[in-house]
Formats: sequence, structure tokens, C-alpha cells
Amino acid sequence: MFKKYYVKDAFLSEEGSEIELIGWVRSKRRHGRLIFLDLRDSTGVIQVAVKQGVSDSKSFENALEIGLESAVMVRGIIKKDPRAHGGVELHCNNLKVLGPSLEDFPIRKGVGLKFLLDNRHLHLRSPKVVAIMKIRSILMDIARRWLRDNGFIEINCPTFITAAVEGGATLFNVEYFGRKAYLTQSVQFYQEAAIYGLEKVYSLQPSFRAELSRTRRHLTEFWHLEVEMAYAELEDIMKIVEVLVYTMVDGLSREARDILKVLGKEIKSEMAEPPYPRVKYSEALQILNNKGVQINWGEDFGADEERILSKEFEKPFFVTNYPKEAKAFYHMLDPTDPSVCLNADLLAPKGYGEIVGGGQRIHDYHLLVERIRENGLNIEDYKWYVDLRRYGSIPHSGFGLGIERMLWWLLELPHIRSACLFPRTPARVYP
Ligand code: NSS
Repeated sequence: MFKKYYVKDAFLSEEGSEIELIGWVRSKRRHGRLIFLDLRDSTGVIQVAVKQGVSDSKSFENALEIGLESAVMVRGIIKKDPRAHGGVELHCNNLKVLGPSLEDFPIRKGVGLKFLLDNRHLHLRSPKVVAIMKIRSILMDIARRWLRDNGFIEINCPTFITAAVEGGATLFNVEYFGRKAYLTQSVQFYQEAAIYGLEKVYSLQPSFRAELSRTRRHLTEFWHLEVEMAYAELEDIMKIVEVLVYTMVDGLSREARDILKVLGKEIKSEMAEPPYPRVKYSEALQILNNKGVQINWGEDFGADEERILSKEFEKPFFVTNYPKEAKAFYHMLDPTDPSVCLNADLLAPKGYGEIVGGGQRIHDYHLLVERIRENGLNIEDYKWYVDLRRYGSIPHSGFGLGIERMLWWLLELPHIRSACLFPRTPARVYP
């Protein structure tokens, strides 16, 4: 049953050789006794010429009748033809319909965005969506490779949780056999437990945020690459972020070059070459205030502020030392100025904004308890998390990188949902 050849093999085959392809009919044009089909599979698109009198008669009839996106098996001869896309054409001897389209394929030029999203299960056959998904896969692969090669162990953490990591406002509630549970916003706390056995860990799994933000950069479910490291301070983790982000961009620039062409894009490693500028929150606030943005010390930057700020930069840049009020309770406070955290967000330039959030964690038992109380949280909810500080606690740091945010920036997508196979936003849980 396995396919022997893919479309990409046809482009590498010698003129005159016979090949059998299986794929889907992307488009169809008729010129009298000649029918041209664009045959699509996971590796590309090739033009197939079905000629009356050359192909057997049943095949010509089949080609006449089939609707777009029908699955077909085509046997034919490779011919170089500069007029065909990719310079190669398949002259069909035999065409068999494996799976007909029962009705007209609903995705066509000119249908609106809502229609495409409602029919994402069909739209994701399009070469552009396919290209984005291939790039996404390569991006994750590069990150995993680098982390593994640098001694990080991949761990898998639970999705059902009982207490907020990043503030209660964005928790999704789950009915858990009569108890209250939530969907995870970040696996950070589990990673913090894991470093006492494994020291350097990472996870790549979904995080959930019940944010009603209808922006171009917010999903309710996103894939989160999180890293945690024992015996690391803020500076150490910033170095890791720099090298990892550069490795991901550089890797894509090489490994995804051909696929990027489908999107008409090019990624250059210079876009993300370290070192990255470092800006303190107070300096960033100054830049924003000078641009007329009304924001006071202590407030977190939202999508608008980050867009304006990041337009001032050509490369990713860190924003560090946020006011403690603007960040979650677990952030280590700066010993030289305890009103701010030892945290670092990495913002992508040119209006894209935050792609990484992280920093140093509080490892002192008493300070952590104090910060939980100051934040008005229930210490009981964080019992096991606090417990970690009781036995051999040491400085540690980590970060989370949003995979879709990174793709949104690198591929200059109009909306972050284009980076997902089936996006989840406040307005969309179907299909
Ligand atoms: O909230 S974060 O800034 N930080 C954390 O969750 C930490 N607990 C991670 C850690 O240190 N282990 O989220 C991290 C990143 C952020 O920079 C974005 O790239 C991404 O996660 N993120 C999102 N992507 C898409 N949609 C939404 N709503 C979203 N929220 C965060």
C-alpha cells in the first residue's frame, strides 16, 4: 500500500522515465482534447497532462469528470517542459480515481477569512498552510535538538492543575470529579520541582490562557517551550535565551529555505544575531512616555505598548527589571532594588512584541511565603511549590517561549492563528 514516489521525486526523475503518483487534484484546465491537472501531494505540485488518445480512454473520461481535491493515482512519463511549473510535466497514460470529491470543493479564490477559518479542516490542504506547518515542525525540531545537545532533558508535565502560575484572571476552569481544577498556563512549577532531580529540563506542550484579548497575538491555547535550570541566575538564563533564539532563527534560515519560498519569505540569521539590546523597564517606560503613550510606573505593558516599543528595535531585545506589581509572585526581587524583579522578557522587533517571558525564581522559603501573602493568594494552594524551598533550595531560573508567537514574527503572519493547524481563540473552538 505504500506510496513509491512523491511529487518531489518526479522533479528529480529522468526525462522519459515512468512514474506513478498519488495525490489530490488542486486545479484542472481543459484545452479541447487536452486536460491539465495540478496534482498536489505533501511534497509539492506537478502538472499532469491527460491527452485524449494518449491516455487510455477511461483515464480521459475520469479526468473530465473528477472534481477538485479528488484523490487520484496517475501513471505517466516524465517530460521536461519549461512552460510547466517547476519545468517538469507528467504525461499521463493512466488515471485512476481513488477517492472522488462528492461535491464541489468549497475552498476557492475570493472566499472570506471567516469561511476559511470555519473550513480550516479543508483549508489546511493549501500549499501555504502546508508550508507553515512544515516550518513549524522544523522550528520545534531545531529547538529540541539544541536543548538535547546542551544537556537539557525533555519532561512532560500535567495539563490539569490546581493553582495559577500566571495569575487567576486567565485560568480555564475544569470540573474535576466534583473538585475544582484548571488548565495549565505554564508548566514552570512542575519544572521547578523536576530540576532537583534532573537539573536542566525543558517541555514543549500546550498552555492555556482564558484571555478575552482579541489581538493578533493572543491564542487561548498555544504551544509553550519552557526551560528551567538549576543553579542559574537571571544573567545565565538570558544567555540561554539568546543562543536558543539565534539557533532557531539560523536553523530555519538554512533548513527551511526552500519551504519559505512557497510563502515568498526569506529568513536571515542576522535578524536574530546576538547580543540583544537590554532595556530596563524604567527605560522602556521612558521611551513610551516620550512617544506620548500614557502609562504609569508599575503597569504591565500590553499589546499596544509592546508594539510601539518594539518598533524602535531592529533585533530582538530584552526588557528587564519589571516592577514586582506587574509580574507574578514567584519572580526573584532585585536585591539592589526590591521594587523590581530579576526578570527578562524578550521582545521581537518591528511591532511584534513579546516572544519569551522568564527570569530568576525566588528560592528562599520565607521570601516566597511573604510574596504569596502580599499577592493575596492562599498559601494552601501553593503548598507543594513552597515545600520545594524547604530541602536544598538553590538559585534557579527559566523561561517560556511561545512557538506561535515566534512563527508569527518570523513569517510576518497577519495573525498568530495562521501559525496553528486548528487555532483556538476566544471566538473559535471549531473546527
Ligand atoms: O506568561 S509568560 O510570559 N510566562 C510564563 O508563562 C512563564 N511561567 C514561563 C516560564 O518562565 N517557564 O508566557 C511565556 C510566553 C510569552 O512570552 C508568549 O510567547 C507566550 O508564552 N504566550 C502566548 N502565546 C500566545 N497566546 C497567548 N495568549 C500567550 N500568552 C503567553
